[in-house]
Amino acid sequence: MRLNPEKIADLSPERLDSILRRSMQDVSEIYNSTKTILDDIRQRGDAVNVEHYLKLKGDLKAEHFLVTPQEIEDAYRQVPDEVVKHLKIAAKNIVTFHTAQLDRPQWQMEVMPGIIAGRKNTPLDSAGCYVPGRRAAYPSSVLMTILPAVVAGVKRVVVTTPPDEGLVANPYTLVACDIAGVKEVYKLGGPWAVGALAYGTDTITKVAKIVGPGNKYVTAAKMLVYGQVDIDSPAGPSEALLLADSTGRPEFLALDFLSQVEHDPDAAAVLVTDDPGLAQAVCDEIERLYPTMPRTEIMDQAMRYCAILVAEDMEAALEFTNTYAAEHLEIVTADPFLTLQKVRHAGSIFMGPWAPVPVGDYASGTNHVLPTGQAALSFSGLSVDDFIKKPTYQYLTKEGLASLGTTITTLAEAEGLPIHAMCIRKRLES
Ligand code: HSO
Ligand code: ZN
Repeated sequence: MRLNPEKIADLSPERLDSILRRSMQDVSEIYNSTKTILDDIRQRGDAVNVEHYLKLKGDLKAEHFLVTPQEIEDAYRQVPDEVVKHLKIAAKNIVTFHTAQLDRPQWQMEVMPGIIAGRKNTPLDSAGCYVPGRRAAYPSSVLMTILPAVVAGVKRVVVTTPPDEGLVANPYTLVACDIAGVKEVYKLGGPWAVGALAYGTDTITKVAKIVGPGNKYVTAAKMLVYGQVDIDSPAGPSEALLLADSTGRPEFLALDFLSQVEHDPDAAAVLVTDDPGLAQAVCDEIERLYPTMPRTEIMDQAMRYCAILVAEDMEAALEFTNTYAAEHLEIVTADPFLTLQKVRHAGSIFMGPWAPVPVGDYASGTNHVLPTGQAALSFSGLSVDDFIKKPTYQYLTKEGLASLGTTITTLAEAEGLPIHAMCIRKRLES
């Protein structure tokens, strides 16, 4: 594996564009086929899912999608005790950090004399967490999607996850669901899961919001049911931007770079630094390490989305950072807290030499379900806020209403809504 430093100032517009674009998917091309499945589920419910999964289990009935307590028990037998123990440690930190995100459950103020306005937090009644299967069946992601909902106060949290041959769910997924306290787990994947969660079927009650990463079919399905239910930010292949000055250590940065790329053939890693010597040293270290590394068949492909960039100075490096809007950003600079103040767009930020991305992937308590593909320009990662609605309210005294009477009646009449004005006048005359 040979990467070479490239100066940002010398990048062709095409090269810059391809680095910024990484593997961003346009899922709209699969909208039609996905919508056909969703429409079918809306009309025929369970029957569609049973037909689809007959290939995995012959005598399939809709009731079989729900994971039984026996299956959870069996799963614990397949997962090493050490893994269970450390999932619990991770869960504890995730709960601690997400509990701190809860803000005042209710507040109100006097906007003008006699005019009280307030806001009250209301958790969603239900949430559905999508957990991918096969290559991306990560028990850590199970904790990351369920626990913010639980901490937010959502009473019914449901999980769906694609089953394997024999309609069997991944045991690590099941154990993580149990640790997070979820009992309602359905062995359903792709648009079949999203359709069931969004529309409900005879055996699955619909939910208010669907969260969690998935492949492009899951993402397309989530976008198509948006409005019917809420969804989290669209998530694509994982990516990291490493922002370093001359204090960066090449032996750390090279591994951080490759740890990102091992995720997926579509994953992306980029280093940006003002130090050409560091850029060269990281390239050399990657080249030295590469033949000793596992998962090179994945990394070989992901390299097309990778780059080692040299900026004129740290200001230019920061400008690139804010344009790239990475899912994960490492800040490895002399004063990372100062650098942090200049970062506007990133999903989750990892500061200093001792906080590589895997820290947040697993155990520091921050969430790893994050906006990818420049979505960090508009979205945040998953948090308790995803599961809390905030209705507003007002209470007025008669004097309060009187003080706003003319404002309301004037605006109502200007908008051609005279009955709005009558509501006010009637009261003020009484
Ligand atoms: N980096 C991934 C999460 C993950 N890493 C799970 C390891 N396991 C997306 O944030
Ligand atoms: Zn990761």
